[in-house]
Amino acid sequence: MSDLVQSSFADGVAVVTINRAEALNALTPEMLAELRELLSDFDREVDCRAIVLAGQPKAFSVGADIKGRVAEYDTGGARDPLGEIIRGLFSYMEEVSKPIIAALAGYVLGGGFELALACDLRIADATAKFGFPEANVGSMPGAGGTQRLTRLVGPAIAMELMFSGDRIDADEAYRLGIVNKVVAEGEAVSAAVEFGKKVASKAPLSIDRIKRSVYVATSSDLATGLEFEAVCHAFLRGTHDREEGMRAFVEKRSPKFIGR
Ligand code: DAK
Repeated sequence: MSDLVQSSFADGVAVVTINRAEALNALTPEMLAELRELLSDFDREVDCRAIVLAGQPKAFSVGADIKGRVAEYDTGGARDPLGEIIRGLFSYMEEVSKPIIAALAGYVLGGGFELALACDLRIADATAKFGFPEANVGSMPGAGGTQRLTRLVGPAIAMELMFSGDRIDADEAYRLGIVNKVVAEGEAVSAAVEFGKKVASKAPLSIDRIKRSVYVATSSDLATGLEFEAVCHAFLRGTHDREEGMRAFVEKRSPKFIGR
């Protein structure tokens, strides 16, 4: 692995950091492949209960590496290495059983905005700026942006942002429901880690089934969603952690969850 994506782990929370500051964290196929591998490693790690995805102070990410995309034209454009990984990765993030919390600062543009939208929650610092500039370069959001942003803010606001390419600041993103919280400059990662630690104290299977159920809610009719929720709820009823959680409550002690 290169050092395009770095990671650390403490107190049940992994922090995965995109590390290409010199190009404002423009996304490359190699970087996304490393990101996928790290997410998959932390998903398998039983002690890991939440994942924070962070960028650099000047940019979470400015989106696809335009220089790399131009180079593809120069070599005939037969292959699309970014396209081969980006959509699959962003969809995979939904399947990761642990919450992925985006810690956002600086530019959050194009594919970088789509990456943030593929996270489960978003915490932004006061410097974060969001936008979809794809139409400026003859493209369009193609890694889930048209779908995930529309689900968060509705069609009119989504189209306004994507038609205009206008950037919005962190407070506006909060007002629109794009970010969960805005914190002071430089504090997005620590705020996201704090949230991750809170999640780490809960029953892991509960968190997993809540995440799955909420995503079913965003893509199905109510009857289907309620059915899915009922199946998840029934599953939890048979788990060790539900009995432990309820006994701990009655016995006035902290529960010891083991993820079974
Ligand atoms: N790609 C590559 N390099 C970039 C870059 C980008 N997207 N954005 C910035 N850089 C580089 C700059 O070229 C510069 O490098 P040097 O010239 O110093 O070598 C360095 O980062 C610093 O940038 P600036 O000098 O421009 O810094 P400023 O502060 O003046 O301006 C800026 C920052 C973010 C406003 C500006 O750099 C900018 O407008 N950047 C372009 C942002 C953009 O258009 N992003 C959208 C990219 S399109 C797909 C699915 C999705 C996608 C693609 C395919 N498939 C399913 C196939 C996604 C597409 C996109 O994201």
